[in-house]
Amino acid sequence: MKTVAPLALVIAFATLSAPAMAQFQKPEDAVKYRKAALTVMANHFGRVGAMANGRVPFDAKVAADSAAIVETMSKLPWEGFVAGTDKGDTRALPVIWTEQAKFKEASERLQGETAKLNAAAKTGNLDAIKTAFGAVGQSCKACHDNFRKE
Ligand code: ASC
Repeated sequence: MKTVAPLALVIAFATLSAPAMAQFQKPEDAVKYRKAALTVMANHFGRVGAMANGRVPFDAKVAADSAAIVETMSKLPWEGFVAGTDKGDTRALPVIWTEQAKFKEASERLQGETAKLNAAAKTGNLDAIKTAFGAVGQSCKACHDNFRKE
């Protein structure tokens, strides 16, 4: 029964390392997932922005619906940043994986600001939305400046 111990180790290792790739069959799927989440977030952030900047008339319900989507989407991209997915159809920089704490901090800053945007949008106060919109935009930019190619 020499194989028992190694097999047990293999199973234990597979179990421990499973969460990182569990939701994605291939690295490209993780890249697609995070880009899709960021695309939906950017679209709805843009709808709020169009109202915050006066490009379209303010509609409190439309703004609140989009802000809620932005907050939800801001939670999603991060699990798609699976180790080794700085290759292929992506602008993700390797620093994401060499400075994971910094990347996590940046992702948490975004999530904090989108929660504030959602709270502001629920009040229906356009000035509060404008302020929160600016803060979310700053956190988008900070992450792009540090963790995204060009
Ligand atoms: C957007 C959008 C982003 C951010 C970023 C802010 O509307 O799609 O990625 O704002 O441009 O600097």
